[in-house]
Amino acid sequence: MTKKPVNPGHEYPDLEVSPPESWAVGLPAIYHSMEPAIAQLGLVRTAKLMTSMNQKDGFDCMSCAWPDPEHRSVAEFCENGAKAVTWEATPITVPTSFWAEHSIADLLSRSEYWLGMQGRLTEPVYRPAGADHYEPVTWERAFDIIATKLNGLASPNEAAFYTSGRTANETAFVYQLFVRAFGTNNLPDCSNMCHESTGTALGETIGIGKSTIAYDDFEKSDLVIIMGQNPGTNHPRMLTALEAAKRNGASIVAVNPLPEAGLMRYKNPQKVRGIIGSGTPLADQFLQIRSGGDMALLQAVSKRVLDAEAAKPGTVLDHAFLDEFTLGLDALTEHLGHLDEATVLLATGLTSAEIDELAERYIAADRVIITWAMGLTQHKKSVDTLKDLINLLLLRGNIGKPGAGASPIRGHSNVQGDRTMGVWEQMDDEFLDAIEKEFSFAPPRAHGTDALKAIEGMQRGEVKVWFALGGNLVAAVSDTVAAEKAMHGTEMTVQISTKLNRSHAVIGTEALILPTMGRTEVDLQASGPQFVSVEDSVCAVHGSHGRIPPVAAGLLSEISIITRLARAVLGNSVPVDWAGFEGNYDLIRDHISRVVPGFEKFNVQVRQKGGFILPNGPRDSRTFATATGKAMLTVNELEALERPAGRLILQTMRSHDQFNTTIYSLNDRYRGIKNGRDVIFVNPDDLTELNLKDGQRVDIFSEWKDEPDRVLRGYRIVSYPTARGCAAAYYPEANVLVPLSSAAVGSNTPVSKAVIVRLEPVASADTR
Ligand SMILES: Nc1nc2c(c(=O)[nH]1)N[C@H]1C(S)=C(S)[C@@H](COP(=O)(O)OP(=O)(O)OC[C@H]3O[C@@H](n4cnc5c(=O)[nH]c(N)nc54)[C@H](O)[C@@H]3O)O[C@H]1N2
Ligand SMILES: Nc1nc2c(c(=O)[nH]1)N[C@H]1C(S)=C(S)[C@@H](COP(=O)(O)OP(=O)(O)OC[C@H]3O[C@@H](n4cnc5c(=O)[nH]c(N)nc54)[C@H](O)[C@@H]3O)O[C@H]1N2
Ligand SMILES: [Mo]
Repeated sequence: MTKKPVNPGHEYPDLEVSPPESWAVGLPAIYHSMEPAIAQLGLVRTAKLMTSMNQKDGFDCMSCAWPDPEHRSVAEFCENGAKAVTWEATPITVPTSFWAEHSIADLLSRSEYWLGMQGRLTEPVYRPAGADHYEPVTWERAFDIIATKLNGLASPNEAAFYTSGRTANETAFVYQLFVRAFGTNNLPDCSNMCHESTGTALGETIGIGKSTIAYDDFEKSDLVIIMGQNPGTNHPRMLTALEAAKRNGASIVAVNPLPEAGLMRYKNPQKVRGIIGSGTPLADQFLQIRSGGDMALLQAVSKRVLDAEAAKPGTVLDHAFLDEFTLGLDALTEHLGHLDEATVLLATGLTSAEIDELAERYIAADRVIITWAMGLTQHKKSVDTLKDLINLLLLRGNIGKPGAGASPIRGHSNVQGDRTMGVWEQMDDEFLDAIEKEFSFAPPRAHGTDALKAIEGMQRGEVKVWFALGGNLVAAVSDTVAAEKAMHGTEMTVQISTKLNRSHAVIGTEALILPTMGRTEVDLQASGPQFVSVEDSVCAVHGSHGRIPPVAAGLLSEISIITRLARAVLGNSVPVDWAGFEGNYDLIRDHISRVVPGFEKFNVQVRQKGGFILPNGPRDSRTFATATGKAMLTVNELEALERPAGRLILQTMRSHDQFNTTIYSLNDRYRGIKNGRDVIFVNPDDLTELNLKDGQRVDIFSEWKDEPDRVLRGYRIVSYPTARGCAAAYYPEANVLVPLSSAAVGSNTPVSKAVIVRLEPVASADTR
């Protein structure tokens, strides 16, 4: 028998599995958070970083977009924030000799973990056509090579300019300005794979694609429903806000296929009580939903709310709110009147009693917040699901009052701000008009390409140059094999990065890596040290000041790189003072203050203690900038995900020790995984039904109507209390299972959370 290929770089001989934990954070987390920092950075550097993180005049933590409380405590950091900071602030650098020692073929054979561990990038490198290796080049030469290529294209639309959400506001503004002055709206970003469904659904229903709550709304809330989100790992500081909400009498409901540690019990590391006590039980109700069942659940709860109103008219719905601010109640009532309970139970895997309980909690609460993240946004029907979420909130006026609202929890620390600054392939005419007026050039109007369309454009030979401001697209996007082939087919790839990743090995005919300073580092320019700003999940904007010296001399800031490149590419063709921008970021902010609504007097406002909050129609005044000027209740056809016999619904998620495609360690502590990532979590009853066992190695096949099966080889089964019929494996490895064509309707986000799979035992001769 021929030996089946295993997954390169993903073999973990020392994998250990133990039972999952039922609570998150607390003393072990404090210890875990400080240990890697102290080991790598030394005590003094660590102390300086940890005491300036998320403080006024400090830097914004780059691990997530969770907001900062107004009164920041010195220990306002979390275990995973500490990992992100350590990862960036490491003194270890990639030496010049590295490039001669490691060919591109060698880099291709390495895992993300290995690549990330090589340390910080410090010099620009270039891979000429046909060469086996990158070679160091000067900055001038690097800009010259890129400018020659870009200016030689038949159309600016043959280039696409990606952004990952760590990019700060000022950087994002200058970047989109350069790209639009160059002549294209091809501005795909990580949001296309993340909260795009949120932006689409909220834009259509409430007129703004952002959260409608303020930070202190949590402590004013009666009920917080957390859907499709794992805050204990991905937004650990949110647990502090949830604890405050609980203390003030709120109840908390978690809707998730997995009993995530952080949703169950919590020990607050900012408080001695939290460290030594047994912790706060968090979720009052845990709905262990089947993956993809949220739309059915939300419709079923709304139906119960409407039924309760019908039984006692005038007592359940917020009629004053509905009459004045919304449209569509009758159509929704009529539609949900036909909702079939049997379909709901099948889709959700829940009992009617569980759904009744949630509906009773919802009706009993005056102020309800619903939060969500990737568990809701990465499904085929995500946009409609989120419209149903808005329906439920609107029925009882839970938008635009204290303690209530829609709360998408963003991922990357400035992914929301990047959009506000114009990093989007579909910016509206109002924004483009403002750019035209401010800078006296005509930006292109035709919409550009998103992340998936960019890959498809590469496949057709239409996208020839890939330029990335951060990120790791080939690993982050679906269909790894197709994405890598497409990227290999481009003529040039350019990446502005802090550290090595897979996207530096999967490159075009020519390739460049431009190293950059990180957010922790002092950014010294002609007019003195500079700072940048970010916008968090609740639309608060504040400054981020680097605090430690750059890891190497000669490193440029992202703004230096973009403005110098803009000068090389555009010369004097547009009247923009790129050199002035580089020397003094206040000049960039002056322009932003005239182009982006809500940023008036930006330079003054950003210097206020705690920054400032952007205006938000739904939150501030129940103003809804939709086509009708009203908040829209919508009718969405329920489509229950079918699970054929003998198959499972696989979700792909983050371990506790990774940041997206960056792997900090091979452990996932709360879920009991050590030294490995090639695991698939399956419910014990499903294992029995499928005649499989814990510890067994299987090949995971995903199945598609019009596409061949895709496979991930040799994964170890972990018997785990996930919902029946569901399974889970880690992203990014599992991206090979999802074809490019599997994307959310309306947002084009890859369907990463509901992949139909079958598991086939690996014959012993096939195991490694
Ligand atoms: N430490 C750390 N922090 C991060 C990141 C990181 O990688 N590491 N990434 C950042 C980014 S970019 C983002 S977008 C966020 C991501 O934050 P999360 O969305 O919390 O990240 P995931 O690991 O994708 O977890 C998805 C959660 O949804 C659940 N889920 C899966 N499918 C369904 C479903 O169908 N229904 C419901 N109700 N739940 C479901 C999963 O069990 C899991 O708990 O975190 C940000 N913060
Ligand atoms: N299957 C599956 N796929 C997914 C997801 C999922 O849940 N499941 N989640 C999706 C989501 S939510 C997202 S947001 C995307 C993430 O997609 P990306 O944002 O493209 O990926 P990251 O892994 O966050 O990017 C990490 C790289 O950014 C670079 N970097 C780090 N800091 C800086 C900096 O300060 N400046 C610059 N210039 N570069 C820096 C480093 O080189 C690092 O290797 O992945 C998506 N893909
Ligand atoms: Mo994200």
